[in-house]
Amino acid sequence: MGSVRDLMSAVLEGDELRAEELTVRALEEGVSPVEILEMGAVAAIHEAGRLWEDGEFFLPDVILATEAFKVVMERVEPLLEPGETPRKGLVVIGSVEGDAHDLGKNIVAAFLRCAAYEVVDLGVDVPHARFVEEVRSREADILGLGAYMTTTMRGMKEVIDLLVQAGVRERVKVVVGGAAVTAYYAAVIDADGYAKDAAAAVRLMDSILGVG
Ligand code: B12
Repeated sequence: MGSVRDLMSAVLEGDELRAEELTVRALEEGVSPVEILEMGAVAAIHEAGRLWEDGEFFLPDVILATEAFKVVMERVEPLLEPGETPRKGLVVIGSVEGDAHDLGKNIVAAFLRCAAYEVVDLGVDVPHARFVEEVRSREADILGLGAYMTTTMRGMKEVIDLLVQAGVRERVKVVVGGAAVTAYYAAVIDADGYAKDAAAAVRLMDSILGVG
């Protein structure tokens, strides 16, 4: 586990080369991809956020940590891929308009793929209408909306209102998440569910669709 602790420091310091090296070493030592992500990469980003709030980290420091996070994600993501074809349902997912945060959404998408969901990831800063178009044209079972700032989370409500106006709200379940969001907020905006992390997102979607 020593290499996972070192990995956390490497990501926090934004040292991409070392982060990659330590990821490979941890895998060789038999550490699972999920543990590497959670205890190495995600823990480092949370720490970067804390240091930023405390004024010890500046935006460039967080950006460097983010880049190192992506290197780890690139290494472990293929190992999360499912051994079977997607069969549980189709999820359209994205970060709402104005929001460029995507590390958390990418983990959710990877976990869902691993759990045999087909995932269409629309990326970041997705215009509200695009979510509606994609849900309609692809006949999605679930729409996953991510918002990471108090300033963008109201976009989730606007997307849900647009789904209603377009007459497709009854055809799709809406699941919301991201650091700014709470279960209470999800209920207020009439979403079908909220999940606090990627593993919970898979459990929630399984239970909503009655699969698993
Ligand atoms: C990394 C980071 C960045 C990176 C983003 C890189 C990237 N590619 O994502 C950079 C440096 C670019 C960045 C930029 C900015 N950021 Co920023 N950022 C963060 C930070 C430190 C961590 C976010 C993160 O990745 N966490 C790690 C992941 C794994 O956790 P997560 O996102 O919560 O995801 C998990 C769950 O929430 C859930 N989940 C996530 N998505 C979804 C989706 C669904 C459908 C479901 C079900 C579940 C789910 O599962 C995930 C895995 O477990 C947060 C601090 C924080 N406390 O969140 C600030 C934070 C979100 N940022 C903030 C701000 C202000 C900004 C900027 C405006 C700064 C600036 N002055 O430019 C810009 C905004 C850019 C934009 N337009 O969006 C503020 C937001 C404040 C607010 N109003 O709410 C925060 C809270 C920091 C702070 N305390 O001030 N940021």
